[in-house]
Amino acid sequence: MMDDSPLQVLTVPTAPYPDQRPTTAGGLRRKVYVFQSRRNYLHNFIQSVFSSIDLRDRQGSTVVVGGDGRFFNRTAIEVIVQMAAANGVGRLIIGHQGIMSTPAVSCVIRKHKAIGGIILTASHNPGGPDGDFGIKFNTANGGPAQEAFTNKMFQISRSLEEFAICPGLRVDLSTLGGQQFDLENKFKPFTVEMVDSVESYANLMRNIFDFAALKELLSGQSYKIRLDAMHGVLGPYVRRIICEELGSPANSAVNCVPMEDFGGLHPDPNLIYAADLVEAMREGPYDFGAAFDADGDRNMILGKHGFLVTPSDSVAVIAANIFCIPYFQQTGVRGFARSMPTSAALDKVAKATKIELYETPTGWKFFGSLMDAGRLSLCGEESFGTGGDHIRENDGLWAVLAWLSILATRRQSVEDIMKDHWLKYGRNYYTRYDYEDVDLDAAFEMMEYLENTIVDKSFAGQRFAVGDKIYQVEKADNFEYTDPVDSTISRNQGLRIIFTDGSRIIYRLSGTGSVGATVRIYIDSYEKDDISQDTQVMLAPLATIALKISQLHARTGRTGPSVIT
Ligand code: VG1
Ligand code: CO
Repeated sequence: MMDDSPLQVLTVPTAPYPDQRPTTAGGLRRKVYVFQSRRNYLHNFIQSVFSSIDLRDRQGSTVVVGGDGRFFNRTAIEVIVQMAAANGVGRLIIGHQGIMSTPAVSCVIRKHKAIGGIILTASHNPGGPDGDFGIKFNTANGGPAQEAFTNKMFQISRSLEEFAICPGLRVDLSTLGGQQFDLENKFKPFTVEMVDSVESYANLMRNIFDFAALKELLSGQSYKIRLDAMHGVLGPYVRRIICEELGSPANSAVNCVPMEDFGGLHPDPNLIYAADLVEAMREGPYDFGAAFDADGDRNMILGKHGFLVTPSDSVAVIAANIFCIPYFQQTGVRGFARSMPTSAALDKVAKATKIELYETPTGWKFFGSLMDAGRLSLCGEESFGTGGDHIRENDGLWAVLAWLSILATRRQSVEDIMKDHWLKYGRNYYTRYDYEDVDLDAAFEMMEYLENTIVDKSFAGQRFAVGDKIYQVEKADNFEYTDPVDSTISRNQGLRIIFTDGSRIIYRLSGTGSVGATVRIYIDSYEKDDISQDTQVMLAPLATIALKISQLHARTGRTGPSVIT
């Protein structure tokens, strides 16, 4: 227990690291051993976060801390608590056992008017001693820090000379409630509140959806669902909301115990890494299935027999059925948005409903700015992220509740809802190729070569033929975005080739990997009437063209993608 003398605040000298540039999602992702073996690597990053917040805003402020429970989560939280106290933060709100999903952190930041939140996660990347660890900072609106902020963090991290810490401060992560600490030279005690991670979030969901209607769907014997939390953070949320509150039987939720290594699983909800769920859906009696990533912001939606709803289609279907969700009946629909590489399925719904459509760069932070300005209600990314303006993050369980609301209203199967949608709007066939762990220099050189090739004047108008398919280039560029709210310009957001029929090939380097480079190729092709083909067969000609133009295989020494989604 604490003795009565105030805790000491120390300033500790440190040496800066050159490589703490935040990622697409506003954080730092590295192999666990990097955090363990490099002296003060974590401390430096956390100090850069706090130093980027104006001292007047920081003094006495509230900060939220959560994480997906992966290996190193606890160690990191102990350091963060000690450093928050030493940096003038007045109160920390921490999820019980240090665990809280990314959407819940966003919700709690907003609810308690915190100046921000620190989330300990590497999202969908594997965990455990040999896996990845990550830290990201969300600002007062509840969303990932904007570029101006992360640039400041990076600047500070490169010249950091010292950090502040309260080494004697020990917090108990297992006991709910408040804990107070007296610090030397501080007038007010420093407070830590250990909160139930699920409660605030569950409350928010109750106000968005019609829980009575959902309960009727889920508590009956006839409708069967299977939700897979992949041993990430969402298990307790699924159990509490879907099983206890909405009455779905306990066995409809699997892998619901958060684990430090996710039980050896790769907590990424797609057909490859959620193979168990896909298998169970194919053979089992389930009408609806979903999986989530480690920190609970991503979702994959499946129908009976494993019918996949692609994330790009998912957001379009929710948009087309948006008034099945009571929240939107109240707020109205202000706008739709998708990231640039996401398929244009949402655009068709926006056009038909005459609702504004925004095309943003990859990463959730760009949606937040539009939501804060009251211009955006619903958005999504092809990378299994879907969400509304109730928070400033993508929200896996919200997406599931949105789909269940549509299913409860329409009483059709997932597959029939999807097919009706394609009949009405046409279909955007869509695929993504990921080349992981590519040599860094080779990847950058390939992108440079590609950019030089496609921005050349002679490129527009060129025709590419594969079999009997001919595609003509309409335009090609390096995507640039001007934020319609504050006019901030974001350049270099992906190379796009757009063909005359509207088909698109997009190339991007990932900003969330932890080793080497990940090259992503996205292919999107629209068919008005031909809606029942196999995606990979349909897109094979464009894939061939994508590889030919980029010379990707020759330039990286690879023979095929690591993952196709
Ligand atoms: C990826 C996805 C992007 C997503 C980001 C964070 O980024 O492509 O759509 O916003 O991950 O998702 P990148 O730069 O690797 O392509 V999450 O679930 O890590 O918060
Ligand atoms: Co995530």
